[in-house]
Amino acid sequence: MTARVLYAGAPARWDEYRPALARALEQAGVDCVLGDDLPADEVDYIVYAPNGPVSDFTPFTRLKAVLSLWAGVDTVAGNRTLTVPLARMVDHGLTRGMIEWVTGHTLRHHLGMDRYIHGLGGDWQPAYPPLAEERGVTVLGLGALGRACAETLAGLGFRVTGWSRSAKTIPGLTCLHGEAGLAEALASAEILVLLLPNTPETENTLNATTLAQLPEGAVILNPGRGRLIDDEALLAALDSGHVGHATLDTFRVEPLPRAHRYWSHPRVTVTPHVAAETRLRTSSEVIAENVRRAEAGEPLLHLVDRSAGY
Ligand code: NDP
Ligand code: OXD
Repeated sequence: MTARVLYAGAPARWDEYRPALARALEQAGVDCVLGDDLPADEVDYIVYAPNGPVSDFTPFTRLKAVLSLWAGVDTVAGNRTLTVPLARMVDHGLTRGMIEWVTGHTLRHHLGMDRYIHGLGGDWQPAYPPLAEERGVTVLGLGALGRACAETLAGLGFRVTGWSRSAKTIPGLTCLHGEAGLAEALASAEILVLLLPNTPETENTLNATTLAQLPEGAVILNPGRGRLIDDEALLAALDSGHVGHATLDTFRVEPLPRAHRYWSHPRVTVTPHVAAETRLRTSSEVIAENVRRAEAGEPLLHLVDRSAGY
């Protein structure tokens, strides 16, 4: 049988994805027709991204699966018109990119680099950072990305605590879980990394109460999703200095509106959702492998639990 695969990612990237997906599907041995404008009632698989053209799956009457190019599936997991399996992206390039972003921004704050980058103005004032082994870093979310970042930071010597929904044992990390574990995870977070998905349960994980549980002067890195943070509560904590700095990559509204206080706040660094990018070649291989599996009647990789939302 010939599988019909619709590319419904960002239209501007079709010219790059067409050859990459075609090559990966061919290498996976999948007999298929690939296009960005196939008739809806002929489509077997949708390669999906939230910045693509599809939001109503009703016309896709013979659809077998939706394969997301994004790791975060918050824009599609709750879509009631979607009644077939949804797989998300777990991609080598995405994971390596996130490790590099998180490690770079952690080291920036750990080493106090801003002081020297802004310049000492001729004032020879040494300030020695603690060793990584004296620094507590907490990672909220121990999935594909959170775990990889936590393990890398632990490998650099940081005292890393991870927090997730279910209980875990990961060598080199202190693992906590569930509502009961959050306060303890925050208490040791001199640097806090948010790598939770956006779900109804994780919205406002950082609010006035939980921000108050962080150590004085804690630094927050949020490459997860904007909705994980109550923005007004964070701004109040930044104003008071209880939170020393927030490096934010994701926001409730993207692009971040020009008038938003985050742009001008002296304790905030804004990066425009660049922490990690799905990479063309490796992600195409993940998509092709899932089409192959579906056609062979094998279980899909990286299936989303629609009831949990991630
Ligand atoms: P995963 O689904 O692999 O992992 C999610 C983690 O969050 C799991 O450890 C899960 O726990 C935990 N979690 C979920 N709900 C809760 C909860 N209610 N309480 C405590 N822990 C919870 O996701 P990834 O690691 O692949 O990605 C994480 C997020 O990163 C994505 O959802 C996306 O929003 C964001 N992202 C951002 C990018 C960027 O460029 N800024 C790029 C890519 C992703 P458990 O292990 O028990 O299930
Ligand atoms: C993703 C993202 O979820 O880029 O893949 O945020």
